[in-house]
Amino acid sequence: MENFYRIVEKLKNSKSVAIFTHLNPDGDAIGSVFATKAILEQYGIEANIYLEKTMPEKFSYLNTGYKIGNPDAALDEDCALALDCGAPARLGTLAPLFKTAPLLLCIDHHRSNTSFCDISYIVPEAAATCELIYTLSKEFSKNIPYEAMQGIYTGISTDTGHFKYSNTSEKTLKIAAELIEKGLDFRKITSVIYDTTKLSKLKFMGAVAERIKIYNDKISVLDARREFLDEFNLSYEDLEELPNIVSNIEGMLVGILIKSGETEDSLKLSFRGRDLLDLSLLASHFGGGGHKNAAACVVYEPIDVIIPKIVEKINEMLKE
Ligand SMILES: [Mn+2]
Repeated sequence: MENFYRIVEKLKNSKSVAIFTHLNPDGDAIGSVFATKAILEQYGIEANIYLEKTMPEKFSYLNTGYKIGNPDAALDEDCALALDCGAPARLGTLAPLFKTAPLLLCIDHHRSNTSFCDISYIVPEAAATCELIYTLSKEFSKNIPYEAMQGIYTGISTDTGHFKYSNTSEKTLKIAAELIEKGLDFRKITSVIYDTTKLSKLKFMGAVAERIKIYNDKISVLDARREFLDEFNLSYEDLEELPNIVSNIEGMLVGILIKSGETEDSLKLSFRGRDLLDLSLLASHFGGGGHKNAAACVVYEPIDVIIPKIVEKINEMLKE
């Protein structure tokens, strides 16, 4: 907690703060930056959010203003605060801009956080960075701003699969309860993020069901290269749940999602599992890494060459 209080002190002593998060921001990233902005502004501190690109449309109810960062510029805020971001590379093209601040602060819950800032407060047990922002809010005011409540609820809800994943703790639920007690209309949030589907996405899901291939009755594979998404005018950001959809099919031990890589000749493979195999080992065999139930790698072979190799490796691992 020592670093937490050091960060609180540094923020309170700042006239202006630049707020950053990871590239391709998810609900926890967007939720934490807008919540923190509201908390600091209520306290009288100027807070500017810098994003790489336009924020995801589905979180537009949180938008209270942000800037598109210029990688070649320099910040004039007193300090820069990175939220939900585990490494400089995760800041994407804004890493050089972030580093121009005289003081670098970080609040995060990624176990892999590289402590790349002057002061970092990292709590791997926290289900979401937004849990830590809730604690932060109490240091600034008894009356948490409504915008901050919306951001925090969005972050803890999305990072826990709406309170389904094992990272959901007593504390997570207590924070949600306190926000509701303080008058948060959570249904306004959940109806947007969970119960609203683009028609194009629904049609895409129909095509996904037709396209999934099953190997050995236990491995499901979806080829979702960019051309397929383009047919439906969707981007990977619209489809965060796709890896789970592939792996959640009854009877499957591993789900494999194939995406286009950064270069023409590369593919990005995401693996999702259900506790039976250590998928970080599978991914590292193919040059990647990750966690037991969620891992990824980048490969440079065509699908019809690489997939049989992966299926064979999984079979080998299952025999061990
Ligand atoms: Mn997070």
